Amino acid sequence: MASKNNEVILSLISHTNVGKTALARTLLREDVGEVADRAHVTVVSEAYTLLEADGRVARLWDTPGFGSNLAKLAKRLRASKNPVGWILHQVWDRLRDESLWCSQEAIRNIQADADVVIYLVDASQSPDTVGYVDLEMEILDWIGKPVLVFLNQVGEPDPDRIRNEEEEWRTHLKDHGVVKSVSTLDAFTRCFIREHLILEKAAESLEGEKGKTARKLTDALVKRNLEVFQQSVDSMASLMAFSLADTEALREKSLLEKLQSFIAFNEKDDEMENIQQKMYERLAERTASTINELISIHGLDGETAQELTQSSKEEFAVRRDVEESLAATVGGAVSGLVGGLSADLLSGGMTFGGGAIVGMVLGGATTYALAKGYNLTQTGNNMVRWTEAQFQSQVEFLSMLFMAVSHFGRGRGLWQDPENNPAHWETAIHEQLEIDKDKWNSLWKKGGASAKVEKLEKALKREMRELLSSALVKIYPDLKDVF
Ligand SMILES: Nc1nc2c(ncn2[C@@H]2O[C@H](COP(=O)(O)OP(=O)(O)O)[C@@H](O)[C@H]2O)c(=O)[nH]1
Ligand SMILES: [Mg+2]
Repeated sequence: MASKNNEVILSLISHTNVGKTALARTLLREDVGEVADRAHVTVVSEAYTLLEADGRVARLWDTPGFGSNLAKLAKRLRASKNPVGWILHQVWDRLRDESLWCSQEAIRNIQADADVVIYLVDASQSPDTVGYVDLEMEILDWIGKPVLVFLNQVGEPDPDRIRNEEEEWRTHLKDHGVVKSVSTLDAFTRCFIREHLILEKAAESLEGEKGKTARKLTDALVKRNLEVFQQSVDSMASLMAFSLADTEALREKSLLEKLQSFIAFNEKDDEMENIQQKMYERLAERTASTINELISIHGLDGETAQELTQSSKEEFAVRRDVEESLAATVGGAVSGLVGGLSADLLSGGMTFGGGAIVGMVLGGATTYALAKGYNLTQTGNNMVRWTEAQFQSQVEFLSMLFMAVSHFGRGRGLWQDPENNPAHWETAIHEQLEIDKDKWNSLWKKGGASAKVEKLEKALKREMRELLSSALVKIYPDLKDVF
């Protein structure tokens, strides 16, 4: 039965165990079916609503896929005048002939229901080494519906390697007229902002009203995903505005006290320890809740592990070392110029965190804070706030976190904090941060005790959106039409 013009029906097909159900979960943001590392976990085809918009609907069928025993029928099928009809008329026992029964079920689904076949391949194997692909492709040729090939199981997303693998598959499948495209949509590591590819490619391979429906649905999916993107940006900007405006008061100190504490910068300062503790706690709590918010915005389950909050503290600790060594250098220079300031310091011979060294030399409390590695700096009269270096590391941390969450597919299971992120993500973020470094610097300057938080948050949203969308377009050039 042909589907209606306001519907686009996608059937997920592959050799069994390649990851159809995992991809269905990722796309649907729901734990449908059963996923396990063995053949024929899914034995009946099932339809799910991928997207509904303006009276149009995209449906996704998860099918049992092709089984290994199909190969035994290769000769017979190739000799038959109507191989598909032949398969569909066989009576196989669901338990005894599970592999054939499942293949038949998948073929029936394509024949009866599909507008487009989404054929998944295991990218961890080269197409020339997987024996089952050719016969499965022949069957798809016989059925004749458009086939969109997507690489799954690509491992760590590496654009160059993936482009090569796609090319390899394209070459291998070039004689199959039904294959309309070869792209990548990995159940575990795809970026959600590219999920519309599945409908975009469908639109390109469908004609008339169906094609139009698929195009409208593509637009609707892009819109929905951009909303998720914006919510993520908003959530991160709110955390950033909070920490830019977060301050603690310092006890009034005499000039002498300030001087003493500066010179004795290796000694512990209870007041600063206390303040730092309070500010870390607030920041750690807000950071963890922001991460959990991002996880949930992306339709994932699970929470960040406590370690991450801890490790963001470690991350700050790394910065401390830098500050301490710098402080030591300056400290040495400073002993000779206590009341004054060396000209080459001011002229920018040494800069750290956009003028922090100048701040260090000028303000007793600030100096002390930095020298001890508190990551706090003076703001207004006797107040401290986070340093610019800390802000920079927060921007980087949140950007990398967003990259990790936006690539984490639900089919992979509960959220896990990333251990290693692909190096090209970091490169893309850093390149963009470098381009806009003046803007970030001026945002930091707007923080502190007198910060206008709402205005600051708005500006942070704008900048964060720019940063992440530019980085994503660098990584996936085809996204430039989306943002
Ligand atoms: N590394 C990796 N493993 C995957 C991916 N998709 C599925 N898997 C694993 O492959 C196995 C089979 O997945 P499943 O979705 O049940 O395959 P199906 O038989 O095609 O539905 C499971 O162990 C999944 O966790 C993927 O994109 N990457
Ligand atoms: Mg399955």
